[in-house]
Amino acid sequence: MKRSLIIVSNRLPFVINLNENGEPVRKNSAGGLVTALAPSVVKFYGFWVGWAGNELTEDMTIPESDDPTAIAHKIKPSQIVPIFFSKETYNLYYNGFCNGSLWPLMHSLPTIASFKSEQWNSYVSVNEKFANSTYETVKKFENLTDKNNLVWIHDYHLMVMPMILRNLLDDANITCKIAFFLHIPFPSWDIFRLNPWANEILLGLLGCDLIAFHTNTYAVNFIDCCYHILGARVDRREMLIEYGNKSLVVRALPIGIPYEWFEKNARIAPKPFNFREQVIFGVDRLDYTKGIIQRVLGYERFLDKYPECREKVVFFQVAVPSRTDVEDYKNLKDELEREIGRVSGRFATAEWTPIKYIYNNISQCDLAGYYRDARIALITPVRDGMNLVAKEYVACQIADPGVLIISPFTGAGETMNEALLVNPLEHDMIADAIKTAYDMKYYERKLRMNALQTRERLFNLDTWLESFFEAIDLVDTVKKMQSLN
Ligand code: GDG
Repeated sequence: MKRSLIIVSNRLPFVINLNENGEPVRKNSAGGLVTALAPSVVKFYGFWVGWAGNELTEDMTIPESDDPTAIAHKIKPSQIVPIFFSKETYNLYYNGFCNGSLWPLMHSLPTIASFKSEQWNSYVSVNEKFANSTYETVKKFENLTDKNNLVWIHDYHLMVMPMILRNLLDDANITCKIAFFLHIPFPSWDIFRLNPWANEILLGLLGCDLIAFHTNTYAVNFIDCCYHILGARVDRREMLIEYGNKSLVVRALPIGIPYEWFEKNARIAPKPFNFREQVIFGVDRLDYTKGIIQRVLGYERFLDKYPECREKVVFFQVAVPSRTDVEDYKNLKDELEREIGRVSGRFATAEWTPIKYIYNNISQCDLAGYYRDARIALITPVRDGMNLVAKEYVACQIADPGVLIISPFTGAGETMNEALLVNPLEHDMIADAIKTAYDMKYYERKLRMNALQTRERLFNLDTWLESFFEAIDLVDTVKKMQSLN
């Protein structure tokens, strides 16, 4: 089907850096979002609206990609709509409201969240900027009354943008659907209402035709918020919300990974570990939601409780630098490194280091090798929208199968039933789960891993995209058939 498509996300699928001559060059972003969406932008010759980093200024033009291996390589400069903001706005909007208020609250950690009206005002003005640029881009569509025109907005940075855009489009009599995907959890209503601007955010999202979440729990939480906070009419069975003359279809569309791509990388990745101990592996952005400190303490308990396992395992943690300007993240890094040092010092011998820690990015190919050769993946978020790492680990188990240990407080934990589920808040439970995984016999590992792999291979990234486009194409029918009036 022919479609006119605009993807909108806080970041573009690359950042712009200046080379030694001061010219802008593209540096690829390798995140899951880019992998997921870039092929659709290429296929439909669509547009991508977003921020390209602080080095791009309004007098520069976006360059072509000079890296044919980059996922966004085929996206032409004319398809890119850059958004500019000052360093001050970036600080208030991104470090402030997005990552100081919304991120912790949406992860049900309200005591970490702080709210400041100056930051909220900046969030709204950035959302207005995105809405205006997207509106100008919609006007470039071939047919402004085609029912397949679509703007697809991503994530918590842009939650008030849909209604601003909806009003602009309605005033100009332009037909265009607006869809939204939230990559992080949507909390229960008694947490969400702590946000001083809960009403405004929900009203912003009501500008969409379709809103999708990773899990049914998040979708139901959102519906409950609209009911309790806004007093909207809701149908929980058909997942429909009506408010005034607006109606919105809600869906749970769990994201998948490019399974075969990871499997292929696992076949060619070099051997990463040259030590004989079994590897317990973790890789995360350095973020307090990922439960990395809890993981270190659980591992310490494991070494305490099962001394026979000392010198037979190594805990290998990769922490990818993230939001390094935000105070909570700086403190987290200090605390993590202190704990790693303490636990290492307690148990290390002349021949054995119990924890290996990398604070850096690693390449996609190396990562596939780490996944493949790790005997245990230890994934312990206190809250996580989905967690792609769990899925990627499973895809890379191409030889002797390892064991996945995962927190039930992740979207992935809701479906990956054959993993070992562990509450990361209790150290003994982590210790015992590691021991169970360590002792698990080949036939049980194989049985569990086969089941996990079958599911992830089937519900991969393509399935997610297909189910999204199917849901958006059915929106008009659902609204007509299920109207609550
Ligand atoms: C948000 C939600 C949701 C990590 N380190 C390196 C590296 N990675 C890649 C992984 C994976 C991705 O980054 C991380 O994805 P997660 O899902 O674990 O976490 P978030 O970044 O928090 O993502 C999350 C996701 O959106 C998708 O909707 O699942 O819940 O928080 O793909 O492979 N990649 C490379 N080097 C690294 O060092 N190349």
